[in-house]
Amino acid sequence: MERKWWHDKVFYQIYPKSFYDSNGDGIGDLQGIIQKLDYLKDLGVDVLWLSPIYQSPLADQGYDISDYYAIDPRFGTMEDMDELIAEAKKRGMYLLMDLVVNHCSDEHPWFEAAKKDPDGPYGDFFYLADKKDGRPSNWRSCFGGSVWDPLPGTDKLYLHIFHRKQPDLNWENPRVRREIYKNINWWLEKGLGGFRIDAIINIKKPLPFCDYEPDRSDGLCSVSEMLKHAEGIGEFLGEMKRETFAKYDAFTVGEVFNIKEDEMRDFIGPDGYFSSMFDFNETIFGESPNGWYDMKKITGEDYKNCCFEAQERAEGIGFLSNIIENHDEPRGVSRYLPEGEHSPRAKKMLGGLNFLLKGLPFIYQGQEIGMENTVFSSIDVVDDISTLDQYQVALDAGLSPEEALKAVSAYSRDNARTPVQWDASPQAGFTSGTPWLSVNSNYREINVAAQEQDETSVLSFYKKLIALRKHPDYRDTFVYGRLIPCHREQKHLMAYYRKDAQNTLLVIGNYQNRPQEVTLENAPGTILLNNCERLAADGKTLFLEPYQFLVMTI
Ligand code: TEU
Ligand code: CA
Repeated sequence: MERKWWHDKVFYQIYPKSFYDSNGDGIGDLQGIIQKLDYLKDLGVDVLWLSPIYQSPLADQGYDISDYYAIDPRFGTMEDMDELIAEAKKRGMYLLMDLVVNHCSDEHPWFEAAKKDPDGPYGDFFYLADKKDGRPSNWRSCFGGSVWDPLPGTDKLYLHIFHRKQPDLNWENPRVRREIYKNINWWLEKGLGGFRIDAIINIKKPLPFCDYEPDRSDGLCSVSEMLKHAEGIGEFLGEMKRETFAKYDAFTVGEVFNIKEDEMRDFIGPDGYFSSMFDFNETIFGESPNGWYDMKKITGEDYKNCCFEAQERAEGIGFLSNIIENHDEPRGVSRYLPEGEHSPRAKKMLGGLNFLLKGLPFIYQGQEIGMENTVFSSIDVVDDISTLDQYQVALDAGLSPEEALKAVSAYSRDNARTPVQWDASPQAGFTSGTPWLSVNSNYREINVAAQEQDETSVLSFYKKLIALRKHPDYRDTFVYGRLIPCHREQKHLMAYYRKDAQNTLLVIGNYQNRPQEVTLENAPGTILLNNCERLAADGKTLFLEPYQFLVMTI
């Protein structure tokens, strides 16, 4: 396999609005990120992915861009951005921007021009239809309601897969594609390492538009239905790669849901459209067409099986990007560990099991200190548009307001968006002002400053984990070695080998709050990492403590 510069890197996602506020306006910003670069370097991360910081009305927190060439003043200036790129480079780190090109903002000049003259050239930048013919399809927007809405001041409708303030760009139009490629290259010229690519699977629509079988009483169907019928996305993605990323040897990771059975190689194989794509197999587990209130809770066994299934699918093809959380998901420790069992030891086990899977390890801000889901006192304190929609869906299905709040709280995107807990001072040291979203009330117990002083903290564990993954003796095994699941039938145990010609490493976690015995195939060699003080063993038999996690040679 041809080696790439990004194969052995450790990735970290920053959600700028909630990372660190440098000027007291309650909103995290670029100068805030610059101030924390040494913290990130010390943690051991190499590549930073920034959620969107472009000019935006922030209807969907920046995933609605009104100028692809400008920084939103709330985050800073283009000078700040150039400074951030330079400061990262000084430390040997790379920056990824978020590429949001399935849609733009309804405040983008292209959309303004389309409203003024829907039959002119900019009308063709979007998907428009004549109002008099009715809605061309019965698809439900990801944030609720029809994907079709009236184009203000005209006799047309326009399409939006996401919020009505996020009109879809018409990728069938070569002019649109040229504009997008021009922008990507402009950013790459600035010295970016690459991009995380938002919602990219949605750019190809099956045309002409048509209805599919409704899946709820609103008569609409999920967008995932139209994706099953869409053919030919590869032409767009291949062209984009040739015209942009390939010329710069840029790294790209796609936010790709719903690919078809046999498409993995096209997406992330050696000549794939992207360098990598996220493994969302755990994230989508238990999803229901009815909405969040009807999701099935994931257990440790399910988690294990989801990880291993994804690994099998990618084996011999390419590099998945592994996560336990991101800005669209609840906190991984709250989701993948049973309620009431969120001890630092259990958090380390979950982090360790995910981090050493084959693929690219991603950490989401705050994960390294074990940040947890927040508590919403009422629906009024929720900011996330997706949660607000899902709350309404739950009410419509007959849940009481209390039940609906409880149901959507578990999956709310705001869980991951509360400010990073830097220290025990007011507002968790995130801002000297009033944060745009309340800090989690547990910040006095869970914060960076306290954990930096504590050798046994979750943060210290993540540092050791990263250092282990980069250790010259083991790095190649973790990066290129095979992943072989073992003891798979043993319940509440997740274990796998990472194996190459040099090493066989065993990664093992007792995924429960009780002790467990396991008899290995070979006696343990050197213990490389342990989230407990000791290891009780007798020959090949290990007596694991609750949530004990180990990495060892074997
Ligand atoms: O997410 C897109 C995405 O496909 C899902 O997370 C989506 O919410 C789900 O499929 C709904 O059915 C990306 C961004 O990560 C997210 O923050 C944005 O809100 C969204 O795109 C729109 O840009
Ligand atoms: Ca600020």
